[in-house]
Amino acid sequence: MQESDLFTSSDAPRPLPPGLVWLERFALAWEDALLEAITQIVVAAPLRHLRTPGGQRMSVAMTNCGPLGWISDRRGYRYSATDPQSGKPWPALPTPLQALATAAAQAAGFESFAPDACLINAYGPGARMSLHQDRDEDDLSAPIVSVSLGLPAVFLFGGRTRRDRPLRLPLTHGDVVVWGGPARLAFHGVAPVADGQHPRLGRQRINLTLRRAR
Ligand code: MD6
Ligand code: FE
Repeated sequence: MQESDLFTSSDAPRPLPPGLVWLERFALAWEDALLEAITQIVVAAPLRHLRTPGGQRMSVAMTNCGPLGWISDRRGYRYSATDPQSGKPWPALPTPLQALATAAAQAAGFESFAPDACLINAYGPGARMSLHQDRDEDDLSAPIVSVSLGLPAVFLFGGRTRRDRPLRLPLTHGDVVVWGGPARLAFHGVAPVADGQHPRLGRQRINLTLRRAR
């Protein structure tokens, strides 16, 4: 058998596009601190299913920590310094989470990344995120650092238009994805999460998305 028979052309591994860096298991060094921090954050600012501007309930439950939090409602997508559910500021960005974000950005070639917003996404079995661009931030020169915990999920990473066929990255517990520069406005999403049991997080996937919003 020829090596070329191992893959059909559509399944062949494709290199990552410029500006996208996948750091497998990078977050495991911070695992206990991250799980402890998430537990505390969701007590102060519970996970909730937001509505899209079109009125649809999102399948992913969300909360935030840090000076700014990303929210969505009938009025649109935006960053807010307060949790609309409580009227209080979001919980502080835990130091280990900040350290992880800066270290991951640096490992990906982005110096001095200082996030001011951390979105926490919780996916139960079947939850998904449709293709979108992250464009609610003022400074698009800063990268985004995305930490995956718990159940595995297929991260979809497309191009600058919705029609570009996305790459499929199977992210697992502890993986960190950093993107910026030429990839900053790429369309991306998450395929429906398959049911399973994770030893630390049970039947869920948690994603932390750290950004410089302002
Ligand atoms: C998720 N993440 O992985 C959804 N956006 O749960 C995102 O939408 C995302 O991971 C921008 C940068 C990194 C991300
Ligand atoms: Fe996104």
